[in-house]
Amino acid sequence: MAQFKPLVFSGMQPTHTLHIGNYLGAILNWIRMQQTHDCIYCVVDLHAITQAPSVWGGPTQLRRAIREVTAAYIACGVDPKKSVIFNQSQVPEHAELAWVFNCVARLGWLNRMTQFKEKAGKDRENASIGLYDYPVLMAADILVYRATHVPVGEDQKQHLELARDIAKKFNLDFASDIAANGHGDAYFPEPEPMIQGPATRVMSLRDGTKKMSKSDPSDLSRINLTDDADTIAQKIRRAKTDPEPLPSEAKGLEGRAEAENLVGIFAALADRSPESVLAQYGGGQFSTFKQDLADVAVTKLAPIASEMRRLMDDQSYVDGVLRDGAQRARAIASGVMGDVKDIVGLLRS
Ligand code: AQP
Repeated sequence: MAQFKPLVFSGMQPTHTLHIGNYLGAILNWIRMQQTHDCIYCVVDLHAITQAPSVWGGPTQLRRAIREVTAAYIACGVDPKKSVIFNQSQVPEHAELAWVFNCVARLGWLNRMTQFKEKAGKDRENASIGLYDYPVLMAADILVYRATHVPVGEDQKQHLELARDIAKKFNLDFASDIAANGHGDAYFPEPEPMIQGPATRVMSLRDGTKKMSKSDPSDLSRINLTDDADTIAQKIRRAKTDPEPLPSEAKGLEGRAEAENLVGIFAALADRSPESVLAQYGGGQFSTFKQDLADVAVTKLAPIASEMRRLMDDQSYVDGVLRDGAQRARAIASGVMGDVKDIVGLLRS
């Protein structure tokens, strides 16, 4: 069996400002993995444009969001000297490999993707081909670096399974060509999802059954990394709850999606267990709990927001990080794309 050098890849869409779901579900894990692995963290701008421009705000807003997401990565603790940070569209091999993978992936596999169904909603015929093809581009993002580990939130599990299926099928379809080109019995690794961390599925503050999402039309549904103290307090005060007091034990949260979500957010931000949070607040009203949750959130997020503001005022630094990252990323991606051309029978440029 082929051995692959461990390498981490992950990314976020610059559709809007990042929120605590992105932070707790993925970025905290990214930062941790930098200590033990080589990591590549991408701002996936080609994914952002798979939805209508009204969702991501049009070109001026997209340019701003690419830089803001970059600033968020750095402000949260991704070190651009240690890890590679860049935006997807500056490395054309992502789109190039996605085309080859379009010819490997099967229609039936994509028809099962639940995120497409959720994002396309009832008007599926009107969704873009890009939105449908999103998971194939995501597989190319990962595999153009032959990455082995992908830290993501729970919602991306199915897309990772598809990336594994594509890697497997490519290795199988081209097995003899892979061997003939000196790559042994497999060219692509089957990337492993790393769904870990304090809160792998943070829910909307307005509806505990819906994932917190950048593109939710209601800003009250999420806490953005750039929200100020008053906005955070207001959003938490207005977060949906139920009329019962908080329970003292975790089993009392069953069937109470909103309460469970707020307790989970509190625990994750304060680096505590949900049990210890309930031991403190169980039996009490939501108002005291919400006030303390707002304080915990402000303590954690204010330094990130202030560093993001500083970085956004230094556009040349942020652009420099992206340029340097794209060069480092391309050095790997162009080699992989060259190998893929040899394996498939395309001529190298
Ligand atoms: N609510 C969440 N809880 C935990 N993790 C989450 N992630 C997103 N939402 C939550 C994780 O953040 C990473 C980046 O996701 P993305 O930007 O590629 O797109 P997404 O998963 O579709 O996230 P959003 O916020 O819902 O974005 P929009 O609205 O733009 O589509 C991923 O690792 C994801 O798991």
